[in-house]
Amino acid sequence: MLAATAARTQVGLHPEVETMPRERLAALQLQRLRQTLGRAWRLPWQRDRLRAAGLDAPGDLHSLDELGALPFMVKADLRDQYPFGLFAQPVSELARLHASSGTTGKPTVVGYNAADLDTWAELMARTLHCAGARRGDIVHNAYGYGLFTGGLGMHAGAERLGAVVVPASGGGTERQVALIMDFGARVLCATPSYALAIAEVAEAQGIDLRQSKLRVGLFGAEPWSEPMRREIEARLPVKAIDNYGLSEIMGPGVAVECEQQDGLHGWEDHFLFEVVDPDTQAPLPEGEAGELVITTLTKQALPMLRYRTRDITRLTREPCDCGRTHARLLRVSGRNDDMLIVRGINVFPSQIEAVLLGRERLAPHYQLVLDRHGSLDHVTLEAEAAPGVGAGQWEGVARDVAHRIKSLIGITVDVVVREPGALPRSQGKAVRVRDLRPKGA
Ligand code: DLL
Repeated sequence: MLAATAARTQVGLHPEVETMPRERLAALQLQRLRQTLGRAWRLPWQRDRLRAAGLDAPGDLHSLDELGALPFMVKADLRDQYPFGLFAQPVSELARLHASSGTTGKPTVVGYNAADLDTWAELMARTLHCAGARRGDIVHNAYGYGLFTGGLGMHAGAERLGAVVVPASGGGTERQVALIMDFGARVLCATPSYALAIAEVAEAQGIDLRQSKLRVGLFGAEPWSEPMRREIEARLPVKAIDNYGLSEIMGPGVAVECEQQDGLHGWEDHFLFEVVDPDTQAPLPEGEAGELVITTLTKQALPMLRYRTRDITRLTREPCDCGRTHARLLRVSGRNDDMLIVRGINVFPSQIEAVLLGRERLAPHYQLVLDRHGSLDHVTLEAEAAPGVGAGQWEGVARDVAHRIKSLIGITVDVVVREPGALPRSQGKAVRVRDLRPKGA
Protein backbone atom coordinates (compact mmCIF):
# COMPACT_ATOMS: atom_id res chain seq x y z
CA MET A 1 0.00 0.00 0.00
CA LEU A 2 2.75 2.39 1.03
CA ALA A 3 4.83 1.42 -1.99
CA ALA A 4 1.87 1.98 -4.28
CA THR A 5 1.28 5.43 -2.80
CA ALA A 6 4.93 6.33 -3.21
CA ALA A 7 4.93 5.21 -6.84
CA ARG A 8 1.77 7.16 -7.45
CA THR A 9 3.12 10.42 -6.06
CA GLN A 10 5.96 10.29 -8.57
CA VAL A 11 3.73 10.74 -11.57
CA GLY A 12 4.38 14.04 -13.28
CA LEU A 13 6.03 17.29 -12.33
CA HIS A 14 3.05 18.28 -10.18
CA PRO A 15 2.02 14.82 -8.96
CA GLU A 16 -0.58 16.09 -6.49
CA VAL A 17 -2.53 17.80 -9.26
CA GLU A 18 -1.73 15.50 -12.18
CA THR A 19 -3.14 12.48 -10.32
CA MET A 20 -5.82 14.33 -8.34
CA PRO A 21 -8.98 12.24 -7.83
CA ARG A 22 -11.65 13.45 -10.22
CA GLU A 23 -14.10 14.55 -7.52
CA ARG A 24 -11.47 16.86 -6.03
CA LEU A 25 -10.58 18.10 -9.49
CA ALA A 26 -14.26 18.94 -10.09
CA ALA A 27 -14.48 20.86 -6.80
CA LEU A 28 -11.37 22.84 -7.72
CA GLN A 29 -12.80 23.54 -11.16
CA LEU A 30 -16.05 24.88 -9.73
CA GLN A 31 -14.23 27.16 -7.30
CA ARG A 32 -11.97 28.48 -10.09
CA LEU A 33 -14.82 28.83 -12.55
CA ARG A 34 -16.59 31.14 -10.10
CA GLN A 35 -13.41 33.24 -9.80
CA THR A 36 -13.13 33.40 -13.57
CA LEU A 37 -16.75 34.49 -13.85
CA GLY A 38 -15.94 37.18 -11.32
CA ARG A 39 -13.18 38.53 -13.56
CA ALA A 40 -15.28 38.26 -16.71
CA TRP A 41 -18.06 40.13 -14.88
CA ARG A 42 -15.88 43.28 -14.94
CA LEU A 43 -16.55 43.61 -18.66
CA PRO A 44 -19.97 45.12 -19.45
CA TRP A 45 -20.10 43.02 -22.64
CA GLN A 46 -19.64 39.76 -20.68
CA ARG A 47 -21.89 40.87 -17.81
CA ASP A 48 -24.78 41.58 -20.18
CA ARG A 49 -24.40 38.24 -21.92
CA LEU A 50 -24.14 36.32 -18.65
CA ARG A 51 -27.15 38.11 -17.20
CA ALA A 52 -29.13 37.37 -20.35
CA ALA A 53 -28.23 33.70 -19.82
CA GLY A 54 -29.79 33.84 -16.35
CA LEU A 55 -26.75 34.41 -14.13
CA ASP A 56 -27.45 37.19 -11.60
CA ALA A 57 -23.97 37.22 -10.06
CA PRO A 58 -20.71 35.28 -10.64
CA GLY A 59 -21.24 33.32 -7.42
CA ASP A 60 -24.63 32.22 -8.68
CA LEU A 61 -23.21 29.19 -10.42
CA HIS A 62 -23.59 26.21 -8.10
CA SER A 63 -22.51 23.25 -10.18
CA LEU A 64 -20.34 22.53 -13.21
CA ASP A 65 -23.46 21.19 -14.92
CA GLU A 66 -24.71 24.78 -15.15
CA LEU A 67 -21.81 25.66 -17.46
CA GLY A 68 -23.86 24.50 -20.44
CA ALA A 69 -26.28 27.40 -19.95
CA LEU A 70 -23.55 30.03 -20.40
CA PRO A 71 -23.02 31.66 -23.81
CA PHE A 72 -20.19 30.63 -26.13
CA MET A 73 -17.33 32.86 -27.23
CA VAL A 74 -16.03 32.74 -30.80
CA LYS A 75 -13.00 34.10 -32.61
CA ALA A 76 -15.07 36.94 -34.07
CA ASP A 77 -15.62 38.26 -30.51
CA LEU A 78 -11.86 38.83 -30.20
CA ARG A 79 -11.73 40.48 -33.62
CA ASP A 80 -14.76 42.68 -32.94
CA GLN A 81 -13.22 43.94 -29.72
CA TYR A 82 -9.78 44.47 -31.34
CA PRO A 83 -7.31 45.06 -29.88
CA PHE A 84 -7.90 45.07 -26.10
CA GLY A 85 -11.68 45.12 -25.65
CA LEU A 86 -11.92 41.69 -23.98
CA PHE A 87 -9.15 42.26 -21.43
CA ALA A 88 -10.43 42.14 -17.87
CA GLN A 89 -7.90 44.73 -16.70
CA PRO A 90 -6.17 47.80 -18.17
CA VAL A 91 -3.52 46.98 -20.74
CA SER A 92 -0.98 49.06 -18.79
CA GLU A 93 -1.13 46.40 -16.04
CA LEU A 94 -0.21 43.57 -18.42
CA ALA A 95 3.19 42.05 -19.05
CA ARG A 96 2.94 40.62 -22.58
CA LEU A 97 0.86 40.68 -25.74
CA HIS A 98 0.82 37.96 -28.42
CA ALA A 99 -1.12 37.88 -31.67
CA SER A 100 -2.00 35.34 -34.32
CA SER A 101 -2.10 36.61 -37.85
CA GLY A 102 -5.05 34.78 -39.40
CA THR A 103 -5.67 34.93 -43.11
CA THR A 104 -8.32 37.64 -43.15
CA GLY A 105 -8.74 40.96 -41.38
CA LYS A 106 -7.27 42.00 -38.07
CA PRO A 107 -5.07 39.69 -36.01
CA THR A 108 -6.34 38.13 -32.82
CA VAL A 109 -4.63 39.78 -29.86
CA VAL A 110 -4.18 38.07 -26.50
CA GLY A 111 -2.80 39.53 -23.26
CA TYR A 112 -1.09 38.14 -20.15
CA ASN A 113 -0.41 39.75 -16.80
CA ALA A 114 2.60 38.67 -14.71
CA ALA A 115 0.57 35.99 -12.93
CA ASP A 116 -0.65 34.60 -16.29
CA LEU A 117 2.94 34.33 -17.53
CA ASP A 118 3.85 32.51 -14.34
CA THR A 119 0.95 30.05 -14.74
CA TRP A 120 1.87 29.52 -18.39
CA ALA A 121 5.52 28.77 -17.55
CA GLU A 122 4.41 26.26 -14.88
CA LEU A 123 2.00 24.56 -17.28
CA MET A 124 4.65 24.44 -20.00
CA ALA A 125 7.17 22.95 -17.56
CA ARG A 126 4.54 20.33 -16.67
CA THR A 127 3.88 19.74 -20.37
CA LEU A 128 7.57 19.26 -21.21
CA HIS A 129 8.00 16.96 -18.22
CA CYS A 130 4.95 14.90 -19.24
CA ALA A 131 6.54 14.46 -22.68
CA GLY A 132 9.75 13.14 -21.11
CA ALA A 133 11.96 16.26 -20.78
CA ARG A 134 13.90 16.58 -17.54
CA ARG A 135 15.89 19.16 -15.58
CA GLY A 136 19.36 19.51 -17.12
CA ASP A 137 18.26 18.41 -20.60
CA ILE A 138 19.28 20.52 -23.57
CA VAL A 139 16.05 21.60 -25.27
CA HIS A 140 16.38 22.69 -28.89
CA ASN A 141 13.40 24.97 -29.46
CA ALA A 142 12.66 25.35 -33.17
CA TYR A 143 9.23 26.93 -32.71
CA GLY A 144 9.11 30.48 -34.08
CA TYR A 145 9.90 33.26 -31.59
CA GLY A 146 7.80 36.38 -31.87
CA LEU A 147 4.10 37.08 -31.80
CA PHE A 148 3.44 33.34 -32.26
CA THR A 149 3.07 31.72 -28.82
CA GLY A 150 5.07 28.58 -29.66
CA GLY A 151 8.62 29.91 -29.27
CA LEU A 152 8.32 31.98 -26.11
CA GLY A 153 5.83 29.56 -24.52
CA MET A 154 8.15 26.55 -24.84
CA HIS A 155 11.11 28.71 -23.85
CA ALA A 156 9.62 29.78 -20.53
CA GLY A 157 8.55 26.21 -19.76
CA ALA A 158 11.98 24.77 -20.47
CA GLU A 159 13.61 27.36 -18.20
CA ARG A 160 11.06 26.73 -15.46
CA LEU A 161 11.75 23.00 -15.69
CA GLY A 162 15.44 23.66 -15.15
CA ALA A 163 16.39 22.59 -18.65
CA VAL A 164 18.93 24.32 -20.87
CA VAL A 165 17.08 25.97 -23.71
CA VAL A 166 18.51 26.68 -27.17
CA PRO A 167 16.29 29.41 -28.67
CA ALA A 168 16.78 28.32 -32.28
CA SER A 169 13.42 29.59 -33.63
CA GLY A 170 12.38 28.51 -37.18
CA GLY A 171 14.53 28.59 -40.32
CA GLY A 172 18.27 28.34 -41.02
CA THR A 173 17.80 24.59 -41.03
CA GLU A 174 21.40 23.59 -41.83
CA ARG A 175 22.59 25.51 -38.81
CA GLN A 176 19.89 23.92 -36.66
CA VAL A 177 21.20 20.48 -37.62
CA ALA A 178 24.73 21.49 -36.61
CA LEU A 179 23.54 22.89 -33.27
CA ILE A 180 21.50 19.79 -32.46
CA MET A 181 24.58 17.61 -33.08
CA ASP A 182 27.19 19.88 -31.45
CA PHE A 183 25.22 20.81 -28.32
CA GLY A 184 23.81 17.33 -27.83
CA ALA A 185 20.15 18.33 -27.53
CA ARG A 186 17.99 15.64 -25.91
CA VAL A 187 14.66 17.37 -26.61
CA LEU A 188 13.44 18.85 -29.90
CA CYS A 189 10.44 21.21 -30.00
CA ALA A 190 9.06 21.93 -33.48
CA THR A 191 6.03 21.56 -35.66
CA PRO A 192 5.93 17.98 -36.99
CA SER A 193 6.38 19.24 -40.55
CA TYR A 194 9.45 21.24 -39.56
CA ALA A 195 10.89 18.26 -37.66
CA LEU A 196 10.73 16.32 -40.93
CA ALA A 197 12.35 19.20 -42.79
CA ILE A 198 15.21 19.16 -40.25
CA ALA A 199 15.64 15.40 -40.72
CA GLU A 200 15.65 15.82 -44.47
CA VAL A 201 18.24 18.62 -44.50
CA ALA A 202 20.46 16.54 -42.19
CA GLU A 203 20.24 13.56 -44.55
CA ALA A 204 21.10 15.78 -47.53
CA GLN A 205 24.19 17.00 -45.63
CA GLY A 206 25.21 13.42 -44.92
CA ILE A 207 24.53 13.84 -41.19
CA ASP A 208 22.70 11.00 -39.47
CA LEU A 209 20.50 12.53 -36.79
CA ARG A 210 19.68 9.01 -35.67
CA GLN A 211 23.13 9.09 -34.10
CA SER A 212 22.30 12.32 -32.23
CA LYS A 213 21.43 12.54 -28.53
CA LEU A 214 17.80 13.46 -29.32
CA ARG A 215 15.31 11.31 -27.39
CA VAL A 216 12.13 13.38 -26.96
CA GLY A 217 10.21 15.31 -29.60
CA LEU A 218 7.41 17.73 -28.70
CA PHE A 219 5.50 18.24 -31.89
CA GLY A 220 2.36 20.29 -32.29
CA ALA A 221 0.79 23.54 -33.51
CA GLU A 222 -0.66 21.76 -36.56
CA PRO A 223 -2.63 18.58 -37.23
CA TRP A 224 -0.61 15.44 -37.93
CA SER A 225 -1.34 11.74 -38.29
CA GLU A 226 -0.12 8.44 -36.82
CA PRO A 227 1.80 7.57 -40.03
CA MET A 228 3.50 10.99 -39.72
CA ARG A 229 4.52 10.02 -36.17
CA ARG A 230 5.99 6.75 -37.46
CA GLU A 231 7.82 8.61 -40.22
CA ILE A 232 9.38 11.06 -37.75
CA GLU A 233 10.27 8.30 -35.28
CA ALA A 234 12.00 6.39 -38.10
CA ARG A 235 14.12 9.38 -39.08
CA LEU A 236 14.87 10.87 -35.65
CA PRO A 237 15.74 8.85 -32.52
CA VAL A 238 12.87 10.39 -30.54
CA LYS A 239 9.61 9.44 -28.94
CA ALA A 240 7.33 11.81 -30.88
CA ILE A 241 4.85 13.43 -28.48
CA ASP A 242 1.81 15.43 -29.61
CA ASN A 243 1.02 18.68 -27.83
CA TYR A 244 -1.87 21.02 -28.41
CA GLY A 245 -2.70 24.59 -27.60
CA LEU A 246 -4.00 27.82 -29.06
CA SER A 247 -3.20 31.44 -28.45
CA GLU A 248 -6.77 32.44 -27.59
CA ILE A 249 -6.65 30.07 -24.62
CA MET A 250 -2.97 30.50 -23.66
CA GLY A 251 -0.65 29.11 -26.34
CA PRO A 252 1.06 25.70 -26.13
CA GLY A 253 0.61 23.89 -22.82
CA VAL A 254 -3.12 23.18 -22.98
CA ALA A 255 -2.85 19.42 -23.62
CA VAL A 256 -0.01 16.94 -24.17
CA GLU A 257 0.53 13.21 -24.55
CA CYS A 258 2.31 11.21 -21.89
CA GLU A 259 4.68 8.35 -22.67
CA GLN A 260 1.65 6.16 -23.45
CA GLN A 261 1.08 8.21 -26.64
CA ASP A 262 -2.61 7.49 -26.27
CA GLY A 263 -4.39 10.83 -26.19
CA LEU A 264 -3.39 14.27 -24.94
CA HIS A 265 -3.95 15.04 -21.26
CA GLY A 266 -5.80 18.35 -21.07
CA TRP A 267 -4.74 20.17 -17.90
CA GLU A 268 -8.12 20.24 -16.20
CA ASP A 269 -7.04 22.21 -13.14
CA HIS A 270 -6.62 25.18 -15.53
CA PHE A 271 -9.14 24.48 -18.29
CA LEU A 272 -12.62 23.02 -18.70
CA PHE A 273 -13.08 20.92 -21.82
CA GLU A 274 -16.37 20.22 -23.60
CA VAL A 275 -17.08 18.68 -27.00
CA VAL A 276 -20.18 19.94 -28.82
CA ASP A 277 -21.91 19.29 -32.11
CA PRO A 278 -20.48 22.00 -34.40
CA ASP A 279 -23.86 22.55 -36.08
CA THR A 280 -26.28 22.46 -33.14
CA GLN A 281 -23.84 23.22 -30.29
CA ALA A 282 -25.45 20.43 -28.29
CA PRO A 283 -23.03 18.68 -25.90
CA LEU A 284 -21.76 15.36 -27.22
CA PRO A 285 -21.17 12.25 -25.10
CA GLU A 286 -17.61 11.21 -24.33
CA GLY A 287 -15.86 9.53 -27.25
CA GLU A 288 -17.86 11.28 -29.96
CA ALA A 289 -16.08 13.59 -32.37
CA GLY A 290 -17.11 17.23 -32.30
CA GLU A 291 -15.92 20.77 -31.74
CA LEU A 292 -13.71 21.36 -28.73
CA VAL A 293 -14.92 24.11 -26.41
CA ILE A 294 -12.56 25.41 -23.72
CA THR A 295 -13.13 27.59 -20.64
CA THR A 296 -10.08 29.01 -18.86
CA LEU A 297 -10.06 28.61 -15.08
CA THR A 298 -7.02 30.63 -14.02
CA LYS A 299 -6.35 33.18 -16.77
CA GLN A 300 -6.64 36.67 -15.33
CA ALA A 301 -6.05 39.21 -18.10
CA LEU A 302 -8.13 37.43 -20.70
CA PRO A 303 -10.61 34.98 -19.19
CA MET A 304 -12.27 32.92 -21.90
CA LEU A 305 -15.69 31.37 -21.33
CA ARG A 306 -16.81 28.44 -23.47
CA TYR A 307 -14.54 29.35 -26.36
CA ARG A 308 -15.42 27.50 -29.57
CA THR A 309 -12.00 26.43 -30.86
CA ARG A 310 -13.24 25.14 -34.27
CA ASP A 311 -10.95 22.16 -33.63
CA ILE A 312 -12.43 18.71 -34.05
CA THR A 313 -11.52 16.03 -31.50
CA ARG A 314 -12.87 13.40 -29.12
CA LEU A 315 -12.61 13.41 -25.34
CA THR A 316 -12.17 10.55 -22.87
CA ARG A 317 -12.02 10.49 -19.10
CA GLU A 318 -11.09 6.78 -18.97
CA PRO A 319 -8.13 6.30 -16.62
CA CYS A 320 -4.77 6.40 -18.39
CA ASP A 321 -2.08 3.82 -17.66
CA CYS A 322 0.31 6.62 -16.68
CA GLY A 323 -1.74 7.37 -13.56
CA ARG A 324 -2.73 10.90 -14.52
CA THR A 325 -6.40 11.56 -13.98
CA HIS A 326 -6.85 14.46 -16.39
CA ALA A 327 -9.10 13.91 -19.42
CA ARG A 328 -7.52 13.07 -22.76
CA LEU A 329 -8.16 14.61 -26.17
CA LEU A 330 -7.92 11.87 -28.75
CA ARG A 331 -5.86 13.76 -31.31
CA VAL A 332 -7.04 16.95 -32.96
CA SER A 333 -7.81 15.87 -36.50
CA GLY A 334 -8.08 19.42 -37.83
CA ARG A 335 -9.98 22.67 -37.82
CA ASN A 336 -13.54 22.80 -38.90
CA ASP A 337 -12.47 25.53 -41.36
CA ASP A 338 -9.88 23.22 -42.96
CA MET A 339 -12.35 20.40 -43.51
CA LEU A 340 -12.90 19.69 -47.18
CA ILE A 341 -16.30 18.63 -48.39
CA VAL A 342 -15.80 16.62 -51.54
CA ARG A 343 -19.09 15.55 -53.12
CA GLY A 344 -20.72 15.47 -49.73
CA ILE A 345 -17.92 13.62 -47.94
CA ASN A 346 -16.15 15.47 -45.11
CA VAL A 347 -12.41 14.97 -45.10
CA PHE A 348 -9.51 16.52 -43.21
CA PRO A 349 -6.10 16.94 -44.86
CA SER A 350 -4.66 14.81 -42.02
CA GLN A 351 -6.77 11.84 -43.21
CA ILE A 352 -5.25 12.12 -46.67
CA GLU A 353 -1.83 12.44 -45.04
CA ALA A 354 -2.44 9.16 -43.23
CA VAL A 355 -3.05 7.36 -46.54
CA LEU A 356 -0.12 9.01 -48.30
CA LEU A 357 2.61 8.63 -45.73
CA GLY A 358 4.58 5.47 -45.52
CA ARG A 359 4.19 4.76 -49.27
CA GLU A 360 7.63 3.54 -50.20
CA ARG A 361 8.20 5.52 -53.37
CA LEU A 362 6.90 8.84 -52.03
CA ALA A 363 8.50 11.51 -49.83
CA PRO A 364 6.44 12.61 -46.79
CA HIS A 365 5.48 15.99 -48.27
CA TYR A 366 2.18 16.95 -49.85
CA GLN A 367 -0.22 19.74 -50.68
CA LEU A 368 -3.89 19.69 -51.59
CA VAL A 369 -5.05 22.04 -54.32
CA LEU A 370 -8.75 22.91 -54.35
CA ASP A 371 -10.32 24.04 -57.56
CA ARG A 372 -13.71 24.26 -59.12
CA HIS A 373 -14.78 22.22 -62.13
CA GLY A 374 -18.18 23.55 -63.20
CA SER A 375 -20.24 23.55 -60.00
CA LEU A 376 -18.21 20.86 -58.27
CA ASP A 377 -15.19 21.15 -56.03
CA HIS A 378 -12.18 19.32 -57.30
CA VAL A 379 -9.13 18.19 -55.30
CA THR A 380 -5.66 17.57 -56.62
CA LEU A 381 -3.14 15.95 -54.32
CA GLU A 382 0.40 17.02 -55.11
CA ALA A 383 2.81 14.42 -53.79
CA GLU A 384 6.55 14.13 -54.19
CA ALA A 385 8.64 11.23 -55.45
CA ALA A 386 11.17 9.86 -52.98
CA PRO A 387 14.77 10.50 -54.03
CA GLY A 388 15.94 7.90 -56.55
CA VAL A 389 12.47 6.95 -57.78
CA GLY A 390 12.64 7.38 -61.55
CA ALA A 391 10.09 9.52 -63.42
CA GLY A 392 8.91 6.42 -65.27
CA GLN A 393 7.34 5.17 -62.03
CA TRP A 394 5.51 8.36 -61.01
CA GLU A 395 2.32 7.72 -62.91
CA GLY A 396 1.90 4.26 -61.46
CA VAL A 397 2.53 5.59 -57.94
CA ALA A 398 -0.07 8.34 -58.51
CA ARG A 399 -2.66 5.81 -59.66
CA ASP A 400 -1.99 3.63 -56.66
CA VAL A 401 -2.41 6.54 -54.18
CA ALA A 402 -5.62 7.76 -55.88
CA HIS A 403 -7.00 4.24 -55.65
CA ARG A 404 -6.15 3.94 -51.95
CA ILE A 405 -7.74 7.31 -51.15
CA LYS A 406 -10.88 6.29 -53.01
CA SER A 407 -11.17 2.99 -51.20
CA LEU A 408 -10.18 4.20 -47.72
CA ILE A 409 -11.78 7.67 -47.60
CA GLY A 410 -14.31 7.43 -50.41
CA ILE A 411 -13.35 10.56 -52.34
CA THR A 412 -11.94 10.95 -55.82
CA VAL A 413 -8.79 13.04 -56.06
CA ASP A 414 -6.35 13.59 -58.89
CA VAL A 415 -2.86 12.68 -57.77
CA VAL A 416 0.17 14.33 -59.32
CA VAL A 417 3.64 13.12 -58.38
CA ARG A 418 6.31 15.80 -58.64
CA GLU A 419 10.10 15.57 -58.64
CA PRO A 420 11.99 15.36 -55.31
CA GLY A 421 12.23 18.78 -53.63
CA ALA A 422 9.40 20.30 -55.71
CA LEU A 423 7.00 21.03 -52.85
CA PRO A 424 7.58 23.84 -50.35
CA ARG A 425 9.17 22.82 -47.05
CA SER A 426 7.73 24.11 -43.82
CA GLN A 427 9.62 26.27 -41.33
CA GLY A 428 6.65 26.37 -38.97
CA LYS A 429 3.05 25.50 -39.66
CA ALA A 430 2.86 23.64 -42.98
CA VAL A 431 0.47 24.95 -45.62
CA ARG A 432 -1.46 21.82 -46.57
CA VAL A 433 -4.22 23.34 -48.70
CA ARG A 434 -4.02 25.77 -51.62
CA ASP A 435 -7.51 27.02 -52.34
CA LEU A 436 -7.81 28.23 -55.93
CA ARG A 437 -11.61 28.29 -55.94
CA PRO A 438 -13.17 31.58 -57.02
CA LYS A 439 -13.84 33.78 -53.96
CA GLY A 440 -17.40 33.79 -52.69
CA ALA A 441 -18.22 30.56 -54.51
O1 DLL B 1 -0.26 26.76 -32.46
C1 DLL B 1 0.06 27.05 -30.08
C2 DLL B 1 1.02 25.93 -30.07
C3 DLL B 1 2.37 26.17 -30.21
C4 DLL B 1 0.59 24.63 -29.84
C5 DLL B 1 3.29 25.12 -30.16
C6 DLL B 1 1.49 23.56 -29.77
C7 DLL B 1 2.82 23.83 -29.94
P1 DLL B 1 -2.10 29.12 -32.63
O2 DLL B 1 -1.08 29.66 -33.58
O3 DLL B 1 -3.08 30.06 -32.03
O4 DLL B 1 -1.40 28.46 -31.40
O5 DLL B 1 -2.85 27.97 -33.40
C8 DLL B 1 -3.77 27.16 -32.73
O6 DLL B 1 -3.36 25.27 -34.18
O7 DLL B 1 -6.59 25.84 -32.81
C9 DLL B 1 -5.32 24.03 -33.86
O8 DLL B 1 -6.14 24.26 -34.99
C10 DLL B 1 -3.88 23.95 -34.30
N1 DLL B 1 -3.13 23.04 -33.42
C11 DLL B 1 -2.30 23.37 -32.40
N2 DLL B 1 -1.76 22.24 -31.85
C12 DLL B 1 -2.27 21.19 -32.55
C13 DLL B 1 -2.11 19.77 -32.47
C14 DLL B 1 -0.52 27.38 -31.45
N3 DLL B 1 -1.29 19.20 -31.59
C15 DLL B 1 -4.37 26.14 -33.66
N4 DLL B 1 -2.84 19.02 -33.33
C16 DLL B 1 -5.33 25.24 -32.95
C17 DLL B 1 -3.66 19.58 -34.23
C18 DLL B 1 -3.15 21.70 -33.53
N5 DLL B 1 -3.84 20.90 -34.36
